[in-house]
Amino acid sequence: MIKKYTFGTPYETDAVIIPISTEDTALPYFKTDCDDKLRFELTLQKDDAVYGLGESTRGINKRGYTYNTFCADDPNHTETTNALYGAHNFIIVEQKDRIFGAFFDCPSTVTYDIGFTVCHKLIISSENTNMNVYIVDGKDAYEITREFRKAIGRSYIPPMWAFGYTQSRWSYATADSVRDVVKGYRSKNIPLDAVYMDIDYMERYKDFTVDAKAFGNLEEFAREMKADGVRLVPIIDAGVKIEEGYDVYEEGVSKGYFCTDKEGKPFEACVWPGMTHFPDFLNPDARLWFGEKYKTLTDMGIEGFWNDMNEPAIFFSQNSVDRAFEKVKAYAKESSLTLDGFNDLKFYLSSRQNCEEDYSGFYHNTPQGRFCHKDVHNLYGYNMTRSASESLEKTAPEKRFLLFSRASYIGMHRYSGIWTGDNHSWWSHILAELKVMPGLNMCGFLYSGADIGGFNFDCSRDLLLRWLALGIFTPLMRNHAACGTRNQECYQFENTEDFRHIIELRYRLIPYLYSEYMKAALNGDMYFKPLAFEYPEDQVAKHTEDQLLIGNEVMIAPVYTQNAMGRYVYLPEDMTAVRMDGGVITTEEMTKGHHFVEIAENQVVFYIRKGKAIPLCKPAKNTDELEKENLELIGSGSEYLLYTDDGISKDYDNPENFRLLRK
Ligand code: MIG
Repeated sequence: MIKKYTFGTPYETDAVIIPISTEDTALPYFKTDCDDKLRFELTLQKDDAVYGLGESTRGINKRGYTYNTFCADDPNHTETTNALYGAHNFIIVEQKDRIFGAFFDCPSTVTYDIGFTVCHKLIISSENTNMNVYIVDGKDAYEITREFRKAIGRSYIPPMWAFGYTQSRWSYATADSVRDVVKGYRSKNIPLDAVYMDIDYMERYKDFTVDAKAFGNLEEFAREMKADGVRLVPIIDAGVKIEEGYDVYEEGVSKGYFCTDKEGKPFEACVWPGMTHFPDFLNPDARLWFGEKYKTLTDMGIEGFWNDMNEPAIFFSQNSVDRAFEKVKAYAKESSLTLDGFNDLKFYLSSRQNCEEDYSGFYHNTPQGRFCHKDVHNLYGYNMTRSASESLEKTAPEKRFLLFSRASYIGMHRYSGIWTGDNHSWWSHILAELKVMPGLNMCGFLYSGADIGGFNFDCSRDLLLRWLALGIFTPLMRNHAACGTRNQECYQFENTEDFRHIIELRYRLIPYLYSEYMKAALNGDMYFKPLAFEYPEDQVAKHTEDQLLIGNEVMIAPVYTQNAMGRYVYLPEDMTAVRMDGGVITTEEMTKGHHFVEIAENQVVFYIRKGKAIPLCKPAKNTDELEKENLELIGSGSEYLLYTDDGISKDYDNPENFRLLRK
């Protein structure tokens, strides 16, 4: 049951797609205040939990900290980071004798103070006093999630090949460097489905151009790669380079499709291409126009894209530079700098990137009126990706494309997946990835994954192995690293067979992972589930935040510390432990309770729930070559409901896609 409560005259975000009329009663559960701010307050008891908030830091239970939903280009993902790239305003509040969900549908910042300022108070507040709030009731967290997901629409479904292992780096700047990567993997017999092209494939970072010197004829190159079983996935950035003669720039200006400044001129700011304009993705005509540009690349055989810098990220504008210079000049007039002056200057100069002044300095022309960017900020990346998706759908209505975005808002989950942005090669970021996944699933984002091995800083061999052992379970499985960091492709390290065995296990699991993904997408269920949701009566399970359930059958408990010989694992019921060692799979029955499980860094251990079974296939060099017949069932159960289809067309609801496998 979902009910809508309206405050002021909210901006229609298109997050909710089923018609729901506004209740004329007061918002239940919360004490509501509305003066200069909207404020919703709820008293929490000691054991109450708050789940959700999609892409956010810290725990699965969000209690004890404060979060902002503000799409932020911030590469520092630490415990004290309040906002990441996605703005996902859905929570589930679990109290002693009730549980409910709440969606605060607001395109600008909402703050969730979850027992931080006052331990027993949940305080949700927003400077924007125009907002739809949806309250979702249901008997448990799963039912509430399902009900919410029904209202926001079916999650994006990628092509089957997007479940393969993929490699990225900022940047493989030439066709030859991509060839080397493919050769590196193929020569070591490590499966590989795609290689990503980062910003350097473009001509001076101009969207929808290809640097012909570095890549020659992209169409031919894409064909060559595909013949070797590898797809190319180029990046698209939000900002459009200002350059005479560049068609995207010229069309955008002449048609008035860019965001404008106060005076109505196209807003200018610096990103990778230098000075750029930002397509006004909140204008449906501009969305259509930009989306159609993806055809330039799909015409060359490209079947997937990643949309970046779409918070949007802004390095600086002329305005912010002028103000910085003024400040410097003012200080320079004084004969010496005081410590306070030094700190003021240092802070000011180092906080120009993605600054509030820039976000307040441009406007959108939307069907709902002209809006200052800061009031609709969180819808920008969402609508960039919607623009791509809607046009890909028109170009090839029967075909699925790979598409994922960095910035997002609930609603975008219908169009694409997300990756979790610029993490670090840190052990703690393995655990951070594990913890963020269930919240993303609650908000509809099923196709997701972090940069395996970590984006910033150098990755060690053992970190990559341990990270892959989690990554084999994430729908998006991509190894990605920043420029200037150590080479992070699996074949760059010693004993590549260790990497091969782990990645082959991913491929062996694809029939299962894909089936569970599709069931979750079709039914509005979660693919990654916290133990707390599955075993709500079990106090230990409820507080276990470093293990997850995958679909209906599997539990994972990956290692996320260095030099560990294994880890403590809690089994909430009897399970079958599945161990991959040297490419060989063995099983062992284990009893409910606590165990120390030894797991060497080249092994993977996961668990199959009591009375359940999962299918395994044989590994192959890529997903196209996976043999999807003759699956082997392992686990203590005797049957498994498999979902299969051709992996590329869209006949999702055909009942023939389901097949009961028996031992
Ligand atoms: O400012 O395109 O998150 O994955 O490699 C950095 C270069 C811009 C940020 C993305 C990252 C990508 C990088 N981009």
